[in-house]
Amino acid sequence: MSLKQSDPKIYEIIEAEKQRKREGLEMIPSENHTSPQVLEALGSILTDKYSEGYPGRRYYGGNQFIDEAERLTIARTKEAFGVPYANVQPYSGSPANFAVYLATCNVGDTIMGQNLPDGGHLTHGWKANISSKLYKSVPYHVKKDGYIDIKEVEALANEHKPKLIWCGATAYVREFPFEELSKIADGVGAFFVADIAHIAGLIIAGAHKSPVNFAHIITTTTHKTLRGPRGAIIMITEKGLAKDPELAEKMDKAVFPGGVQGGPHNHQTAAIAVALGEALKPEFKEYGKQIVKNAKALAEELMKGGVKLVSNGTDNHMMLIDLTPYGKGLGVFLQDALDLASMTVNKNTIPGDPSSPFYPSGVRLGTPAITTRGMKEEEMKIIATWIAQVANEIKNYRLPENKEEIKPYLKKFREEMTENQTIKEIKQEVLEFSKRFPIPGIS
Ligand code: DSN
Repeated sequence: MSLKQSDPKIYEIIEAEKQRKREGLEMIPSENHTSPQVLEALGSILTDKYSEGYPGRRYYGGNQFIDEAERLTIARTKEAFGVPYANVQPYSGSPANFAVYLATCNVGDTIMGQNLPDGGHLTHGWKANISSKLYKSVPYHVKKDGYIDIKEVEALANEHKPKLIWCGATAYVREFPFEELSKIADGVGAFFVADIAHIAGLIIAGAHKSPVNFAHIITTTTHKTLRGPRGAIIMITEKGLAKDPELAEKMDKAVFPGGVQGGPHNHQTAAIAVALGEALKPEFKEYGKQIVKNAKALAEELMKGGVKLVSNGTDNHMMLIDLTPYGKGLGVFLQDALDLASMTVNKNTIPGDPSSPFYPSGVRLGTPAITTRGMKEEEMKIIATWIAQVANEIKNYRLPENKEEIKPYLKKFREEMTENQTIKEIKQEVLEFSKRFPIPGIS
C-alpha cells in the first residue's frame, strides 16, 4: 500500500512541500536540493538498525553491512577533504561541535568564536547556548567592512589564552582567514577548529580555500553546499594528530558514548556516502564554482538595484542584505514579502545590528539550491530585479518600538503585502520562471 493510501494526511503535507519548492525559489543559503539517489539511501531500511559503537566494535549483532556503509562513508570523507580521520556519526552540526568540546576542553576552559550577531554560530559560544554555560566564552567580531577583525582576535587570544578557537559562521560573506587564525591559535597553544558547515561543498569544488593544512579539527554539516542529507562529520587533520596523538580516540568517545548521541542514524550515514560520491565527481567542481559565480552575479545586480549588502559583496555562496538605510528591524518584513512572492530567504542579524536577533535588520540569502536547478548568471539578474522590487515595497514600513504593537502591525503588513499588486505579479513571474528549472529529487 502506498503512503498516499495508508496515510493521506502526511502524504498531502509532503506533496504540498514539493509544490512549494517546485513553484518557488529556495534561497536560504544553508539549504539545498538533494539528489533522488541521496533520498533513496535516506529512505532505506538502514534506518531500522541499532549499531552503537564503531565498525568492527558494536554493541549489537547483525552489523556487517552497516559496518560496510560506515567504512565507505569514512573513506569517501578522507578522500574528499584529504584528512586522516573522520567520524561520520554526528546527528547534525550542533552535536558534532559539542563532541569537539568534550574531546578537547574541560568544563570552565576558555573558548573563542565569532560573535553570533556578527555572523557566528550558536555553538561557538553564544550566550544562549550551552557552549557559553560550560565554557568561558570570549567572542570576537567583524570590522565595519564585514571582515573578521584579526587584530582583535590576536589581542583577545593573548589576553585570555583560550583552549580552543573556532573559525566558521552562519552568516559570513568573505573567505575565512584560516591561515591567520591558525597562527594566532598556535601562538597560544589552542586547538584551532574550522567549522566549514556552510562551505564544505565549495571546498571540495576548489571554490574556497581548505583549512586542512591549518586546523587541528574540522567539523561540517552535510546538507548545505555539500548537498547531502541532514547530518554532520568531524575530521581530524595531520596537524591535529600531531598536537594530540590520542585525539582520534578521544573524538570517537566524545561522539559516543560520551556525548549527546545514542545509536547512529545509519540511513543518514549511507546517504552521506552517496552525497560524497557525487561530490567526488568532476561535475561537482563545476557546480561549486557556479554557486560562487551566481552569488557574485546576484550580489552585483542587487547592489546595482540599490540594495545595500554587508561588506559590499560576497566571496562565497551567500550575501547579507542590510536594511538599515530604511530603518531598524526590517528583516522580517523583507523575508515575509519575499515569501509571498515565492522566494524563500531568512531574516538575519547584520554586524552591529541596531535591533534584536528575533527582529534583525538584515536578510540572508544564497545560491546553492538555485544553482542545483541549473540557474546561471543570466537568471541571477532576473532574480535580483525581483528582490530589489520587493525591497522597494517594504521600505516605508517601520518596526514599532512598543513590543505590544509589533504583532498586530506585522499582521496588517502581511495583509497589505498579500494584496500588493507588484508582489502578486512577481509571484506569477517566479512561478513561470521556476517551471523551466526542475528540481532533481522532485517529480
Ligand atoms: N541553521 C544553520 C544555518 O542556517 O546556517 C546553522 O546552524
